[in-house]
Amino acid sequence: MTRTALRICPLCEATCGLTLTIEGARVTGARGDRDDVFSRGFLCPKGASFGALDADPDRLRVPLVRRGGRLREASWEEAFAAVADGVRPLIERYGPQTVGVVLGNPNVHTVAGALYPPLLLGALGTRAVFTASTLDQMPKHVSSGLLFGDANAIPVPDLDRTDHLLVIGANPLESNGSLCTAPDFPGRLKALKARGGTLTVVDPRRTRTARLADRHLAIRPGTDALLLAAVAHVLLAEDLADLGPLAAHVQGLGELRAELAEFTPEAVASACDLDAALIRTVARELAAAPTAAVYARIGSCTVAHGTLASWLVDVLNVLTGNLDRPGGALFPLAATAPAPRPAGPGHGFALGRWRSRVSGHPEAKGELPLAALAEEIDTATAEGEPLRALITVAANPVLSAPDGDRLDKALASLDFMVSVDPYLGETARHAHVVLPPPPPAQSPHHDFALNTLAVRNQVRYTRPAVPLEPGRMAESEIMARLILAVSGGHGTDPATVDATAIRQTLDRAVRTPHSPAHGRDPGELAALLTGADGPERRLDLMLRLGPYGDGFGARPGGLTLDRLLAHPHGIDLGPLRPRLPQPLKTRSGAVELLPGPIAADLPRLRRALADRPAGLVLVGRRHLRSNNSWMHNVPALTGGSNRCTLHLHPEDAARLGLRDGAAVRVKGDGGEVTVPAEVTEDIRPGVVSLPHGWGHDRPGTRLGHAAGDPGANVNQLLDGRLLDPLSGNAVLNGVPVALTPVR
Ligand SMILES: Nc1nc2c(c(=O)[nH]1)N[C@H]1C(S)=C(S)[C@@H](COP(=O)(O)OP(=O)(O)OC[C@H]3O[C@@H](n4cnc5c(=O)[nH]c(N)nc54)[C@H](O)[C@@H]3O)O[C@H]1N2
Ligand SMILES: Nc1nc2c(c(=O)[nH]1)N[C@H]1C(S)=C(S)[C@@H](COP(=O)(O)OP(=O)(O)OC[C@H]3O[C@@H](n4cnc5c(=O)[nH]c(N)nc54)[C@H](O)[C@@H]3O)O[C@H]1N2
Ligand code: SF4
Ligand SMILES: [Mo]
Repeated sequence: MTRTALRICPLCEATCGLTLTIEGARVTGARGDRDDVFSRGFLCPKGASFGALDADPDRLRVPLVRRGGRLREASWEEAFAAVADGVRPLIERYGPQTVGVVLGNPNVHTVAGALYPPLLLGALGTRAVFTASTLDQMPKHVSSGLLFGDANAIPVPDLDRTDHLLVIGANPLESNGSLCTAPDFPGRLKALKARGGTLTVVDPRRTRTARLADRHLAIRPGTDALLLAAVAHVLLAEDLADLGPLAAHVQGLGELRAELAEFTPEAVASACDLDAALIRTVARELAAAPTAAVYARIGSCTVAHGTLASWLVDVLNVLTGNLDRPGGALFPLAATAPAPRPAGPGHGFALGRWRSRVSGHPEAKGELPLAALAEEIDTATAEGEPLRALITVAANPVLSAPDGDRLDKALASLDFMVSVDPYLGETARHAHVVLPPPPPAQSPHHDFALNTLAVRNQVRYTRPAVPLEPGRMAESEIMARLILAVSGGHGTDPATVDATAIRQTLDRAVRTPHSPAHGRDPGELAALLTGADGPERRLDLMLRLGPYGDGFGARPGGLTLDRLLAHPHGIDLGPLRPRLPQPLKTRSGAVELLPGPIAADLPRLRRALADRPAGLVLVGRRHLRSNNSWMHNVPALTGGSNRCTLHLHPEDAARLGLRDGAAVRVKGDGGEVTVPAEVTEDIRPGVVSLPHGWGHDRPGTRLGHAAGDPGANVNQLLDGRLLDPLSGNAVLNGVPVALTPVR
């Protein structure tokens, strides 16, 4: 029998609503849900391949436990017993700081990834926490923390209403957007142009997004902070800055002016390899637009001045009066966000509260740089024990982080490792226990994280489209049992994990004056929660306590899980609205335009004015039919232009005697790879590009299709020492490489 079911797509940040066709327990088709309140029927080739991805025969069905050196299929009971036996003695002997946790990108795309990792970290009490954020957007968290006092207060461009969009180091036509959740990002850019708006793109490659732009600046990689500083300089020097009503909530403008004095367009032009007059034009256009938004992503974050560039993005939004106004960049308000506290000074944002053991990297947002994971395992110091055990959840740092070969060896030396992962990939192959979550069709979906970054406030929830196969365990239950196993509670009912989390949230809420639950009885409120299981009750709790919630009766008609379930295509909560000063949690209660750590990092940027790369530099790229390291195993999503080739400009190719298709050896500080050259005009001279997530040729993995066309791991070119110092983010773009033709 054929039926359909709704399912929000978990494959990228756009969160499109899908209508799945299901035969028996198998997904045989996927199309865009035209009634979805947010995505209105859009889907991309990845969403269309949902069924193939879901049914990938290489997905693990049962847990694996290492016995006698080999991973063997085991029961869930055996697997969790092995986790408890493996981790508990190490904690007791060496302490909790010797157990590391790595959280990867798919955690922002699952219910379990939102609800359980904080509890896991709490249960372990470890500071050895590493996430994909330090390969990605940590600079943006740090700049938001410093500017607004809240690392998660990230303004998003008001795509649907802006008159002018300045895009830096992002290629949403391939990536579908990031830190800006917008189903059909390409369509929204086309609509911007159709209503007479302008699009400027800054990217060393002529991407599909750049081709759509009115203006494309092919900047030299790694120099965006200089460009943005010069744009800010022009706004201030030419009296184009106009904060409007924002001025009441901003401090530090005078100091900023002084700090940016040196960064004239003429001073940065040659480092950026852009014309000074063009930089002035960009600034004047930004100021002249009725509304404008500056939006920057990977190319601005994964560079040596990532935090400064991220900070300057919002400085420009402030100086043009576009922060927090319709058409500018606004703070979304998600349905599961805590009830907004009254405006006023907060605790501010602290950096470097502790440091990594080996290199002394400062923590940011409670995390240490993932680029430093290998040394935390393989290097002994007087300061303390190296990591003995590791828990990875939805992470593949062997391919995603710098110097995978070193990390590979380090992982092999661990006393114990657990991976929660559906595949036996390059990282999970080292685990002693692999706990496989079910495929997405068998999992529920709600975008806890991405709704805080969405261009429109809305809320959607989809229950599993097909029931769990026999022998499967929901990822939420896997995580709850994992938490119990590492904290001495193996064998306890996993429902207690959710019940405890609910009780803790309610205990806090009833004591919080601005909470709708203030003064009520937590036990009574807990009994009112609905939902088929623990995670659903937790969702109900967050919705009811949240900004649109029913407040357990305090706001009749407000959101509850029941109400959401009655709206299977979601509930629209309206366009983004101005919210300042409420989101600010700085100590001053204002936007702090020139925070101390930023000012202290500006001399480094001043020195960069003189930098010129001696040779070629490398940047990355993404392909629409791919996603990081784990989607190369689906035949429908591979082949064609989705290949691991080195893009280089014809001038560079001619100089090096490289022909299209020829093998080329690429060498960086961390190692070398050999890949086919692809000669293209779509990249500026002096820059070459390799995609990441490839290198599927390690033994012991179970990724049959991917291994047939493994590609090479670009991150082997890095040695892990290049970091943005404020955020600990790895420098993945703008790194020097040398090429040699392979004869
Ligand atoms: N050179 C270079 N390197 C980069 C980047 C770059 O641009 N250039 N980009 C960086 C960025 S932005 C990111 S976010 C990181 C990503 O880095 P990671 O998060 O380490 O890598 P992913 O490839 O996203 O895959 C994570 C793992 O999650 C597993 N997985 C998939 N679905 C699920 C699920 O539902 N549950 C669980 N538990 N696991 C699941 C996959 O099998 C895979 O093993 O890579 C970074 N690395
Ligand atoms: N299809 C697909 N979609 C994805 C992913 C995927 O792997 N594939 N990954 C998801 C993830 S985890 C993320 S974080 C997002 C990322 O989303 P995006 O940031 O949009 O991703 P990219 O396509 O890598 O775009 C980065 C662009 O920055 C450019 N660039 C590199 N260095 C510099 C520089 O120094 N300056 C400037 N101005 N530009 C530079 C690159 O040429 C590239 O075009 O995409 C998400 N969506
Ligand atoms: S754009 Fe992203 S969310 Fe939408 S269908 Fe494609 S992969 Fe899924
Ligand atoms: Mo990412």
